[in-house]
Amino acid sequence: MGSLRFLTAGESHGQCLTAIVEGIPAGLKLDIDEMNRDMARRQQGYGRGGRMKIETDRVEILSGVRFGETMGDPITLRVTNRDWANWETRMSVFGEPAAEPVTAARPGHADLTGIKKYNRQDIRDILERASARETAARVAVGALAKQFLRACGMEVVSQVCNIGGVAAAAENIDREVIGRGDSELNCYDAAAEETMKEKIRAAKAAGDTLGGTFEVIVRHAPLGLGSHIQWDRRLDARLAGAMMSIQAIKGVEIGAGFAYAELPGSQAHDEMFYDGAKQVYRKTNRAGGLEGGMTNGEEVVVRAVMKPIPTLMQPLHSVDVRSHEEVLACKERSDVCAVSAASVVGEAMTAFVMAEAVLERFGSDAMVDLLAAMAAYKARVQEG
Ligand code: EPS
Repeated sequence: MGSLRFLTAGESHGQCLTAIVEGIPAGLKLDIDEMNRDMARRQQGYGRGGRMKIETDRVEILSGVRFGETMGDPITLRVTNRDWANWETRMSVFGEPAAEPVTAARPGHADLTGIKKYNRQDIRDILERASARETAARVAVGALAKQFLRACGMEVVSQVCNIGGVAAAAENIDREVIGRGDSELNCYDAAAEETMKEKIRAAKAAGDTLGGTFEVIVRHAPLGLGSHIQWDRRLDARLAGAMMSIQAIKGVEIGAGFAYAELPGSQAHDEMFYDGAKQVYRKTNRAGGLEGGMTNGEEVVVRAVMKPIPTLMQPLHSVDVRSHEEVLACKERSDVCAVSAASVVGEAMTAFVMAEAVLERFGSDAMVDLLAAMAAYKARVQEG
Protein backbone atom coordinates (compact mmCIF):
# COMPACT_ATOMS: atom_id res chain seq x y z
CA MET A 1 0.00 0.00 0.00
CA GLY A 2 1.37 3.38 -0.99
CA SER A 3 1.60 6.22 1.49
CA LEU A 4 -0.91 8.19 -0.57
CA ARG A 5 -4.08 6.74 -2.04
CA PHE A 6 -7.45 7.74 -3.39
CA LEU A 7 -10.70 6.25 -4.57
CA THR A 8 -13.40 7.95 -6.60
CA ALA A 9 -17.12 7.16 -6.72
CA GLY A 10 -20.01 8.46 -8.78
CA GLU A 11 -21.79 8.06 -12.10
CA SER A 12 -21.74 10.60 -14.92
CA HIS A 13 -25.42 11.54 -14.45
CA GLY A 14 -25.66 10.63 -10.78
CA GLN A 15 -25.84 13.15 -7.95
CA CYS A 16 -22.15 13.83 -7.62
CA LEU A 17 -18.62 12.53 -7.87
CA THR A 18 -16.66 12.02 -4.69
CA ALA A 19 -13.09 11.12 -3.84
CA ILE A 20 -11.40 10.18 -0.60
CA VAL A 21 -7.71 11.01 -0.44
CA GLU A 22 -5.60 9.58 2.35
CA GLY A 23 -1.97 10.41 3.09
CA ILE A 24 -1.67 14.17 2.65
CA PRO A 25 0.38 15.31 5.67
CA ALA A 26 -0.95 17.68 8.31
CA GLY A 27 -0.18 21.36 7.98
CA LEU A 28 -0.71 21.90 4.25
CA LYS A 29 -2.51 25.19 3.59
CA LEU A 30 -5.08 24.84 0.83
CA ASP A 31 -6.29 27.39 -1.69
CA ILE A 32 -9.75 26.26 -2.84
CA ASP A 33 -9.91 28.92 -5.59
CA GLU A 34 -6.81 27.46 -7.15
CA MET A 35 -8.28 23.96 -6.98
CA ASN A 36 -11.35 25.30 -8.75
CA ARG A 37 -9.22 26.86 -11.47
CA ASP A 38 -8.08 23.35 -12.43
CA MET A 39 -11.71 22.20 -12.36
CA ALA A 40 -12.57 24.96 -14.84
CA ARG A 41 -9.51 24.22 -17.01
CA ARG A 42 -10.68 20.61 -17.37
CA GLN A 43 -14.05 21.81 -18.61
CA GLN A 44 -12.76 24.14 -21.28
CA GLY A 45 -11.39 23.27 -24.69
CA TYR A 46 -12.64 23.75 -28.18
CA GLY A 47 -14.67 20.70 -29.20
CA ARG A 48 -16.37 19.96 -25.89
CA GLY A 49 -20.05 18.98 -26.05
CA GLY A 50 -23.28 20.38 -24.59
CA ARG A 51 -22.67 18.87 -21.16
CA MET A 52 -19.97 21.41 -20.38
CA LYS A 53 -22.54 24.19 -20.76
CA ILE A 54 -24.61 22.55 -18.02
CA GLU A 55 -21.81 21.93 -15.53
CA THR A 56 -19.76 24.49 -13.57
CA ASP A 57 -17.55 22.13 -11.63
CA ARG A 58 -16.57 23.17 -8.12
CA VAL A 59 -14.80 21.15 -5.42
CA GLU A 60 -16.31 20.96 -1.98
CA ILE A 61 -14.15 19.68 0.85
CA LEU A 62 -16.19 17.63 3.33
CA SER A 63 -13.53 16.30 5.68
CA GLY A 64 -9.85 16.42 6.61
CA VAL A 65 -9.39 20.20 6.45
CA ARG A 66 -9.92 22.73 9.23
CA PHE A 67 -9.51 26.49 8.86
CA GLY A 68 -7.86 25.98 5.50
CA GLU A 69 -5.22 23.50 6.69
CA THR A 70 -5.00 19.74 6.38
CA MET A 71 -4.99 17.73 9.62
CA GLY A 72 -3.54 14.48 8.28
CA ASP A 73 -7.02 12.93 8.12
CA PRO A 74 -8.61 11.43 5.00
CA ILE A 75 -9.88 14.27 2.82
CA THR A 76 -13.29 13.91 1.18
CA LEU A 77 -13.88 15.85 -2.01
CA ARG A 78 -17.21 16.30 -3.76
CA VAL A 79 -18.09 17.62 -7.21
CA THR A 80 -21.83 18.01 -7.77
CA ASN A 81 -23.34 17.02 -11.13
CA ARG A 82 -25.67 19.83 -12.12
CA ASP A 83 -27.05 17.56 -14.86
CA TRP A 84 -28.45 15.27 -12.14
CA ALA A 85 -31.55 17.44 -12.04
CA ASN A 86 -32.33 16.23 -15.60
CA TRP A 87 -31.59 12.59 -14.80
CA GLU A 88 -33.15 12.06 -11.39
CA THR A 89 -35.76 9.58 -12.62
CA ARG A 90 -33.50 7.78 -15.10
CA MET A 91 -30.69 7.44 -12.54
CA SER A 92 -32.84 6.95 -9.44
CA VAL A 93 -31.24 4.91 -6.65
CA PHE A 94 -34.53 3.05 -6.02
CA GLY A 95 -37.75 2.62 -8.03
CA GLU A 96 -38.32 1.28 -11.55
CA PRO A 97 -36.50 2.10 -14.82
CA ALA A 98 -37.98 5.27 -16.32
CA ALA A 99 -36.50 4.97 -19.83
CA GLU A 100 -35.80 2.39 -22.51
CA PRO A 101 -32.47 0.63 -21.95
CA VAL A 102 -29.47 1.51 -24.12
CA THR A 103 -28.77 -1.58 -26.23
CA ALA A 104 -26.65 -0.51 -29.25
CA ALA A 105 -23.05 -0.94 -28.05
CA ARG A 106 -20.43 1.57 -29.18
CA PRO A 107 -17.22 0.12 -30.63
CA GLY A 108 -14.30 1.44 -28.58
CA HIS A 109 -16.38 1.89 -25.41
CA ALA A 110 -16.74 -0.32 -22.32
CA ASP A 111 -20.39 -1.02 -23.35
CA LEU A 112 -20.33 -4.56 -24.73
CA THR A 113 -17.76 -6.21 -22.50
CA GLY A 114 -19.15 -4.35 -19.49
CA ILE A 115 -22.73 -5.65 -19.75
CA LYS A 116 -21.56 -9.21 -20.32
CA LYS A 117 -19.03 -9.18 -17.49
CA TYR A 118 -21.39 -7.50 -14.99
CA ASN A 119 -24.53 -9.30 -16.24
CA ARG A 120 -26.46 -6.09 -16.98
CA GLN A 121 -29.20 -5.59 -19.60
CA ASP A 122 -28.91 -1.82 -19.95
CA ILE A 123 -25.63 -0.46 -21.32
CA ARG A 124 -26.26 2.65 -19.21
CA ASP A 125 -25.27 0.58 -16.16
CA ILE A 126 -21.78 0.46 -17.66
CA LEU A 127 -21.39 3.72 -19.54
CA GLU A 128 -22.28 5.87 -16.56
CA ARG A 129 -19.16 4.81 -14.69
CA ALA A 130 -16.94 4.27 -17.74
CA SER A 131 -17.62 7.89 -18.73
CA ALA A 132 -14.76 10.36 -18.55
CA ARG A 133 -16.96 12.48 -16.28
CA GLU A 134 -15.15 10.58 -13.51
CA THR A 135 -12.03 12.59 -14.36
CA ALA A 136 -13.60 15.61 -12.63
CA ALA A 137 -12.97 13.78 -9.34
CA ARG A 138 -9.42 12.96 -10.39
CA VAL A 139 -8.70 16.58 -11.19
CA ALA A 140 -9.95 17.54 -7.72
CA VAL A 141 -7.54 14.98 -6.22
CA GLY A 142 -4.76 16.20 -8.51
CA ALA A 143 -5.39 19.80 -7.50
CA LEU A 144 -4.74 18.74 -3.91
CA ALA A 145 -1.58 16.87 -4.93
CA LYS A 146 -0.40 19.91 -6.91
CA GLN A 147 -0.73 22.14 -3.87
CA PHE A 148 1.25 19.62 -1.85
CA LEU A 149 3.95 19.55 -4.55
CA ARG A 150 3.99 23.35 -4.71
CA ALA A 151 4.73 23.45 -0.98
CA CYS A 152 7.67 21.15 -1.81
CA GLY A 153 8.88 23.54 -4.52
CA MET A 154 7.55 21.58 -7.50
CA GLU A 155 5.20 22.46 -10.34
CA VAL A 156 3.15 20.31 -12.76
CA VAL A 157 2.04 21.76 -16.12
CA SER A 158 0.94 20.38 -19.48
CA GLN A 159 0.53 21.16 -23.15
CA VAL A 160 -1.40 19.65 -26.03
CA CYS A 161 1.04 18.52 -28.74
CA ASN A 162 -1.13 17.11 -31.52
CA ILE A 163 -4.82 16.97 -32.37
CA GLY A 164 -6.01 14.83 -35.26
CA GLY A 165 -2.57 14.95 -36.90
CA VAL A 166 -2.04 18.72 -36.47
CA ALA A 167 1.17 19.02 -34.47
CA ALA A 168 2.43 21.96 -32.42
CA ALA A 169 6.04 22.70 -33.45
CA ALA A 170 8.53 22.51 -30.57
CA GLU A 171 10.56 25.35 -32.12
CA ASN A 172 7.52 27.70 -31.85
CA ILE A 173 7.07 27.03 -28.14
CA ASP A 174 8.72 28.84 -25.26
CA ARG A 175 8.79 26.04 -22.67
CA GLU A 176 8.80 28.57 -19.84
CA VAL A 177 5.34 29.76 -20.92
CA ILE A 178 3.79 26.28 -20.76
CA GLY A 179 1.24 26.29 -17.97
CA ARG A 180 1.23 30.09 -17.72
CA GLY A 181 -0.44 31.15 -20.95
CA ASP A 182 -4.12 31.31 -21.71
CA SER A 183 -4.96 28.88 -24.48
CA GLU A 184 -8.32 27.33 -25.20
CA LEU A 185 -6.74 24.04 -26.31
CA ASN A 186 -3.81 24.20 -23.86
CA CYS A 187 -1.50 24.52 -26.89
CA TYR A 188 1.36 27.04 -26.93
CA ASP A 189 1.91 27.17 -30.69
CA ALA A 190 -0.76 29.72 -31.66
CA ALA A 191 -0.70 28.92 -35.39
CA ALA A 192 -1.04 25.17 -34.77
CA GLU A 193 -3.86 25.83 -32.32
CA GLU A 194 -5.87 27.64 -35.00
CA THR A 195 -5.38 24.71 -37.41
CA MET A 196 -6.38 22.27 -34.65
CA LYS A 197 -9.61 24.22 -34.16
CA GLU A 198 -10.34 24.08 -37.89
CA LYS A 199 -9.78 20.34 -37.82
CA ILE A 200 -12.18 20.00 -34.85
CA ARG A 201 -14.82 22.08 -36.65
CA ALA A 202 -14.52 19.83 -39.72
CA ALA A 203 -14.76 16.67 -37.58
CA LYS A 204 -17.87 18.03 -35.89
CA ALA A 205 -19.49 18.83 -39.23
CA ALA A 206 -18.77 15.26 -40.36
CA GLY A 207 -20.20 13.74 -37.15
CA ASP A 208 -16.73 12.49 -36.34
CA THR A 209 -14.36 12.76 -33.33
CA LEU A 210 -10.62 13.42 -32.87
CA GLY A 211 -7.87 12.26 -30.53
CA GLY A 212 -4.36 13.53 -30.02
CA THR A 213 -1.34 13.72 -27.77
CA PHE A 214 -0.39 15.84 -24.78
CA GLU A 215 2.65 16.22 -22.57
CA VAL A 216 2.86 16.66 -18.81
CA ILE A 217 5.93 18.35 -17.37
CA VAL A 218 7.08 18.30 -13.75
CA ARG A 219 9.44 21.12 -12.88
CA HIS A 220 11.95 21.12 -10.00
CA ALA A 221 11.52 17.50 -8.89
CA PRO A 222 14.43 16.58 -6.63
CA LEU A 223 16.63 13.81 -7.98
CA GLY A 224 16.15 10.32 -6.58
CA LEU A 225 12.35 9.98 -6.43
CA GLY A 226 11.41 6.37 -7.25
CA SER A 227 13.97 3.59 -7.25
CA HIS A 228 15.87 1.16 -9.48
CA ILE A 229 15.75 -1.62 -6.88
CA GLN A 230 12.33 -3.16 -7.57
CA TRP A 231 9.90 -3.16 -10.54
CA ASP A 232 7.06 -1.54 -8.66
CA ARG A 233 9.23 1.24 -7.27
CA ARG A 234 10.32 2.48 -10.69
CA LEU A 235 8.76 5.91 -11.04
CA ASP A 236 8.54 5.79 -14.85
CA ALA A 237 6.43 2.63 -14.57
CA ARG A 238 4.16 4.20 -12.00
CA LEU A 239 3.72 7.37 -14.05
CA ALA A 240 2.94 5.33 -17.17
CA GLY A 241 0.39 3.21 -15.29
CA ALA A 242 -1.33 6.26 -13.86
CA MET A 243 -1.48 7.93 -17.25
CA MET A 244 -2.83 4.77 -18.92
CA SER A 245 -5.61 4.67 -16.32
CA ILE A 246 -7.16 7.81 -17.82
CA GLN A 247 -10.19 7.08 -20.02
CA ALA A 248 -9.30 6.76 -23.75
CA ILE A 249 -5.52 6.84 -23.25
CA LYS A 250 -3.87 4.19 -25.44
CA GLY A 251 -0.16 4.95 -25.20
CA VAL A 252 2.39 6.66 -22.97
CA GLU A 253 6.00 7.63 -23.54
CA ILE A 254 8.65 9.22 -21.37
CA GLY A 255 11.19 11.64 -22.81
CA ALA A 256 12.14 10.62 -26.35
CA GLY A 257 9.86 7.58 -25.95
CA PHE A 258 9.09 5.83 -29.23
CA ALA A 259 11.59 8.05 -31.08
CA TYR A 260 14.34 6.00 -29.40
CA ALA A 261 13.64 3.30 -31.99
CA GLU A 262 15.25 5.55 -34.60
CA LEU A 263 18.22 6.84 -32.60
CA PRO A 264 21.63 5.19 -32.22
CA GLY A 265 23.01 5.11 -28.67
CA SER A 266 25.38 7.93 -29.52
CA GLN A 267 22.39 10.27 -29.99
CA ALA A 268 19.95 8.76 -27.52
CA HIS A 269 21.38 9.75 -24.15
CA ASP A 270 21.97 12.97 -22.27
CA GLU A 271 25.71 13.50 -21.99
CA MET A 272 27.07 14.85 -18.73
CA PHE A 273 29.16 17.96 -18.26
CA TYR A 274 30.69 19.57 -15.24
CA ASP A 275 30.56 23.18 -14.21
CA GLY A 276 31.66 24.15 -10.71
CA ALA A 277 28.46 26.06 -9.95
CA LYS A 278 25.90 23.68 -11.50
CA GLN A 279 27.74 20.48 -10.60
CA VAL A 280 27.05 17.77 -13.17
CA TYR A 281 24.63 19.04 -15.80
CA ARG A 282 23.12 18.01 -19.16
CA LYS A 283 22.46 19.93 -22.35
CA THR A 284 19.59 17.64 -23.41
CA ASN A 285 16.72 15.83 -21.68
CA ARG A 286 15.92 12.87 -23.92
CA ALA A 287 15.44 10.69 -20.84
CA GLY A 288 12.50 12.87 -19.80
CA GLY A 289 13.99 13.34 -16.35
CA LEU A 290 14.00 9.64 -15.48
CA GLU A 291 16.95 7.23 -15.48
CA GLY A 292 16.92 3.85 -13.73
CA GLY A 293 13.33 4.44 -12.60
CA MET A 294 14.41 7.53 -10.64
CA THR A 295 14.12 11.26 -11.22
CA ASN A 296 17.52 12.61 -12.26
CA GLY A 297 16.93 16.28 -11.48
CA GLU A 298 15.83 17.31 -14.99
CA GLU A 299 12.23 18.13 -15.97
CA VAL A 300 10.05 15.02 -15.91
CA VAL A 301 8.31 14.74 -19.30
CA VAL A 302 5.47 12.24 -19.81
CA ARG A 303 3.49 12.13 -23.06
CA ALA A 304 0.23 10.30 -23.75
CA VAL A 305 -2.05 9.63 -26.70
CA MET A 306 -5.84 9.77 -26.46
CA LYS A 307 -7.91 7.85 -28.97
CA PRO A 308 -10.82 9.64 -30.69
CA ILE A 309 -13.94 9.50 -28.50
CA PRO A 310 -16.02 6.41 -29.44
CA THR A 311 -19.38 8.21 -29.32
CA LEU A 312 -19.86 9.41 -32.91
CA MET A 313 -22.74 11.47 -34.26
CA GLN A 314 -22.29 9.47 -37.49
CA PRO A 315 -22.37 6.17 -35.59
CA LEU A 316 -20.25 3.12 -36.37
CA HIS A 317 -21.62 -0.26 -37.37
CA SER A 318 -22.57 -2.35 -34.36
CA VAL A 319 -24.96 -4.92 -32.87
CA ASP A 320 -28.01 -4.51 -30.64
CA VAL A 321 -27.22 -6.56 -27.56
CA ARG A 322 -30.88 -7.43 -26.93
CA SER A 323 -32.14 -8.31 -30.43
CA HIS A 324 -28.75 -9.19 -31.96
CA GLU A 325 -29.70 -7.17 -35.03
CA GLU A 326 -26.96 -5.29 -36.81
CA VAL A 327 -27.59 -1.61 -36.05
CA LEU A 328 -25.79 1.69 -35.76
CA ALA A 329 -24.13 2.34 -32.40
CA CYS A 330 -26.01 4.52 -29.90
CA LYS A 331 -25.54 8.28 -30.01
CA GLU A 332 -25.12 9.81 -26.59
CA ARG A 333 -24.49 13.56 -26.49
CA SER A 334 -20.70 13.82 -26.32
CA ASP A 335 -17.54 15.77 -27.11
CA VAL A 336 -15.89 16.01 -30.54
CA CYS A 337 -12.45 16.32 -28.99
CA ALA A 338 -11.39 16.25 -25.33
CA VAL A 339 -7.59 16.16 -25.63
CA SER A 340 -7.14 19.48 -23.79
CA ALA A 341 -9.33 18.17 -20.95
CA ALA A 342 -7.24 14.98 -20.90
CA SER A 343 -4.08 17.08 -20.56
CA VAL A 344 -5.46 18.57 -17.33
CA VAL A 345 -6.36 15.06 -16.12
CA GLY A 346 -2.81 14.00 -17.06
CA GLU A 347 -1.46 16.75 -14.81
CA ALA A 348 -3.64 15.44 -12.00
CA MET A 349 -2.51 11.82 -12.32
CA THR A 350 1.13 12.84 -12.68
CA ALA A 351 0.85 15.11 -9.65
CA PHE A 352 -0.64 12.27 -7.63
CA VAL A 353 2.19 9.86 -8.49
CA MET A 354 4.87 12.50 -7.87
CA ALA A 355 3.29 13.40 -4.52
CA GLU A 356 3.26 9.73 -3.55
CA ALA A 357 6.95 9.44 -4.45
CA VAL A 358 7.81 12.54 -2.37
CA LEU A 359 5.88 11.17 0.61
CA GLU A 360 7.63 7.80 0.37
CA ARG A 361 11.03 9.46 0.35
CA PHE A 362 10.50 12.14 2.99
CA GLY A 363 7.70 10.97 5.35
CA SER A 364 4.01 11.68 5.49
CA ASP A 365 2.75 12.87 8.88
CA ALA A 366 3.51 16.57 9.23
CA MET A 367 4.53 19.01 6.49
CA VAL A 368 7.13 20.59 8.73
CA ASP A 369 9.03 17.29 9.15
CA LEU A 370 8.73 16.45 5.49
CA LEU A 371 10.10 19.81 4.36
CA ALA A 372 13.01 19.58 6.82
CA ALA A 373 13.85 16.06 5.59
CA MET A 374 13.67 17.24 2.00
CA ALA A 375 15.92 20.24 2.63
CA ALA A 376 18.51 18.04 4.38
CA TYR A 377 18.45 15.53 1.54
CA LYS A 378 18.79 18.23 -1.13
CA ALA A 379 21.76 19.70 0.73
CA ARG A 380 23.42 16.29 0.87
CA VAL A 381 22.93 15.42 -2.80
CA GLN A 382 24.08 18.90 -3.84
CA GLU A 383 27.34 18.31 -2.00
CA GLY A 384 27.94 14.99 -3.73
C1 EPS B 1 -18.78 11.37 -21.84
C2 EPS B 1 -19.93 11.89 -22.45
C3 EPS B 1 -20.33 13.32 -22.31
C4 EPS B 1 -19.11 14.14 -21.95
C5 EPS B 1 -18.52 13.47 -20.71
C6 EPS B 1 -17.86 12.20 -21.08
O1 EPS B 1 -21.24 13.53 -21.26
P1 EPS B 1 -22.82 13.58 -21.53
O2 EPS B 1 -23.21 12.19 -21.94
O3 EPS B 1 -23.44 13.99 -20.23
O4 EPS B 1 -23.02 14.60 -22.61
O5 EPS B 1 -19.43 15.48 -21.76
O6 EPS B 1 -17.61 14.30 -20.08
C7 EPS B 1 -18.04 14.95 -18.97
C8 EPS B 1 -19.28 14.96 -18.53
C9 EPS B 1 -16.97 15.65 -18.29
O7 EPS B 1 -17.22 16.24 -17.24
O8 EPS B 1 -15.83 15.63 -18.82
C10 EPS B 1 -18.45 9.94 -21.95
O9 EPS B 1 -19.28 9.15 -22.39
O10 EPS B 1 -17.30 9.55 -21.60
